[in-house]
Amino acid sequence: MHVDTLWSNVHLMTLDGEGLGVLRDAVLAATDGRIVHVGPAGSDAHLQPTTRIDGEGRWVSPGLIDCHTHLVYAGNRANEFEQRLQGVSYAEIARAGGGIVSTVRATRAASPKQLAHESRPRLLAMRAEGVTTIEIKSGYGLTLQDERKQLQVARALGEECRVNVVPTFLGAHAVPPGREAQEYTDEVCEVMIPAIAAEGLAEAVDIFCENIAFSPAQAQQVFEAARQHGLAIKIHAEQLSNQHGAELAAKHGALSADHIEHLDDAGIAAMRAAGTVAVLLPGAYYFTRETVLPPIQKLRDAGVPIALATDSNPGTSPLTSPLLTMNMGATLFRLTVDECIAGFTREAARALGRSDRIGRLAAGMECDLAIWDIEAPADLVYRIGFNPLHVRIWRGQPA
Ligand code: DI6
Ligand code: FE
Repeated sequence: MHVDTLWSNVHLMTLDGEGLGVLRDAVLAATDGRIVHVGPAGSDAHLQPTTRIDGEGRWVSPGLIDCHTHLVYAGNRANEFEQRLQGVSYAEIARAGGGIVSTVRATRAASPKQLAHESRPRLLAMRAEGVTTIEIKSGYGLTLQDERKQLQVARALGEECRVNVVPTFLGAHAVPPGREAQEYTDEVCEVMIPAIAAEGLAEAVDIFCENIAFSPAQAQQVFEAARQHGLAIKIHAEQLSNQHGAELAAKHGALSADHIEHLDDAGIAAMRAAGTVAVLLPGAYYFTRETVLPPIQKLRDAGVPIALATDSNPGTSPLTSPLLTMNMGATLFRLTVDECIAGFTREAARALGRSDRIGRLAAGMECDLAIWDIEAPADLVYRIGFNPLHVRIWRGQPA
């Protein structure tokens, strides 16, 4: 059988099945951007590759998947960071017109070109660590026109930088200045979601359900609108307090509930029943100096799938490093090496509803790979501030 490319002399983290699915001394073949064969050395006798690549004993994982980011925005909030170091609280900063609203102002004022110019380096930083798929949320526009602009820039950057972008509509991120929460929620549901869905600008709808943002009743309204328009559901839940948002989202078939530091047993049970992925965001936990840990052992015991993501955003997680996020997942949340790597591959794909296409090395999957100069999988999680990526393969090609 003819194939485009055959990698030999590699160790694979296939992520196929439980754990890392390690296959030492392996081969992997791809044609037309898809994996067509994975097996032990010598299992490729029937394959005639156009290109043969000697992996020289390197490790290969699926390309990394960051399943929760707010990567496209203008401006930054280093000034607020400095204020917080001097003891000013996040809430005080928000009351003084800072916080999410200050990023909304900057994002609204930016042209698409400027927005792309400011966001591109963040995407390139992710790509340099082997990211092949990234979810990007809107949520700093808060008008149809400005939310659309964010989503269009996200899509264009993905094409330009050769990264799969999975767009999520987060119109219900904050109540825009001068508006009432309920009246704005009605606009999100009756005007914005229908338009965004009709224009094919998002695959999912997300909401910040919190005492400082939108209520569970408003979340329910948003979920119903999302469903009506064929969009998947995600939620920022239980980050600062327990609003039972994750439970509500799970009952609406949510793909994921994210943050969930304050999640309770009923929330865990609902997530387990629905197969909703727990997306953990140690960057935000670290940066805001949160002290309440997500209920990780209970999530494990219940068999709730666990993903990890950067939550890249200017306010609570100015982080563009999946590798550092894995290290934080291990040191702060006590996740295992296998959980950290699965959290940025197989489980992240699940949180995006793309398990059938990405996140594992198996025949039929898209050929998105990260090839690493490491001695063992643990090296990816263990080192801090070092990037051992040898090459990134996107749709079968070095990129
Ligand atoms: N939760 C968060 O931590 C971020 N958004 C959200 O819903 C905060 C975003 C920001 O401060 O800009
Ligand atoms: Fe977030």
